Order: sequence, then structure tokens, then C-alpha cells
Amino acid sequence: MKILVTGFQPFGGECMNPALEAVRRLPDTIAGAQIVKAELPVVFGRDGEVLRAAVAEQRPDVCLCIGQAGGRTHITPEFVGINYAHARIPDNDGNQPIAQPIVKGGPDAYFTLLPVHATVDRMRAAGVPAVVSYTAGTYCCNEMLYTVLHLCATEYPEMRGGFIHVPYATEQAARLGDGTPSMSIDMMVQGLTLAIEACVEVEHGDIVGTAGGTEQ
Ligand code: PCA
Repeated sequence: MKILVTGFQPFGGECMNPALEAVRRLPDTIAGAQIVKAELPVVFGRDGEVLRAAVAEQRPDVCLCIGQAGGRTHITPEFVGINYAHARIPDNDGNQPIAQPIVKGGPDAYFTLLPVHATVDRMRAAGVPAVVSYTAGTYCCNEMLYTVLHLCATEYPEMRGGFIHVPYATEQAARLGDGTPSMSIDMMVQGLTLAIEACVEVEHGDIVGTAGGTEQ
């Protein structure tokens, strides 16, 4: 099995993106699967082009995209990508789409093709804070989740895709305000490794999870 793991570049004035740092530290093989990596720009439209090119070149069985969700306390595998871009801040090229579809005429939403509940169970059992999220927001990360699932639905029916958000790294929180939640990059690497193991072992569907969601 081949798994393409992507990490976003820094954005919003941050000098690092913990998602990219964690992806860089992943080994080349996890649970027998070959891990290939790509770095994505935080630029509406171009992130999808880079992803599309990486998928065309690598032909992965699984495409797992990783991004930062500053302010979250847990690693959050995302359940749903919506066909809606609405940027609170400009992207790294100064674009700020407001109330735009990602794919004109596309379905309103796609559900993840990855076993997010099995993933969260594994992370929690290993002591890694994790919860299934039912919103990936409306910025580039949601755009990427929607885009990868649209690719799966339209061009790569054998591929499975999904997205995981990670919190700020401890180094970022040290520069931000008192009370800013964070996690070590080492723990993110551990969590992402468990997520990839879950993708290898749970090839069809997911377990029925009771671990709740971000609404709780
Ligand atoms: N997080 C942003 C975009 C890039 C990233 O790492 C988001 O949550 O949309």
C-alpha cells in the first residue's frame, strides 16, 4: 500500500506549521505501507493543483492531508469536507474568497473515506488526545479535504482520502497568549503514525465510534 501524506506550509504570520513539521518526521514505512510526502502551499486553488499533481505522480492508495487548527486542544480527524470557501484571513497569496463554492456544481459535501473513529480510538488508547471533528472550517484545509474527496469521487475511485488537523505546537504556544492549547510535535508524529496504521488495518468502512465530536 502507498500512502501520500501532505503537510501545509506556515500561514497567518506563523513561522512554522506543526502539520508540516510532523509530516516531515514520519518514517518512510508504517505498518508495511510506503509513505510518500508532499508540501502544500496555503493558497486557494494552487494547493489543489499541487495535490492533484502529487496524486497523478504517486498514484497512492490513500491520500491523507494534515493541517494546523490553532486553538484546538486535540488531534482532530475530520469527518466532512464542505463545498464552501469563506476565508477569515487572506491566504499566502493574498486571496480571500468569501462565500465561494470550491467546485461549481459539485456536491455540497463529502464524508471522509478514512476510518476516523478507529483512528481516534487508537490515539486515545495510546494517550494521545484525539476527537473526531465534524467541521474542518472554511479555509484551505476544508478546501483540501473537499478537493481530495472530489478527486476520489470523480477520478480515482480506488483511492481513499481524508484530513487530520493538529493543534499548535508547544513552540508556537510559547509565543502566543497564556492559555493557548498546544501539543508536542513528537506526540503529533505518534498520533499520525497511529492514524496511518488504522488506515492500513481498516481498509473498508470504519468502526462505529462513540467518542463524540467537537460539538461536545
Ligand atoms: N490550516 C489552515 C490552512 C492551512 C493549515 O495548516 C486551515 O485549517 O484551513
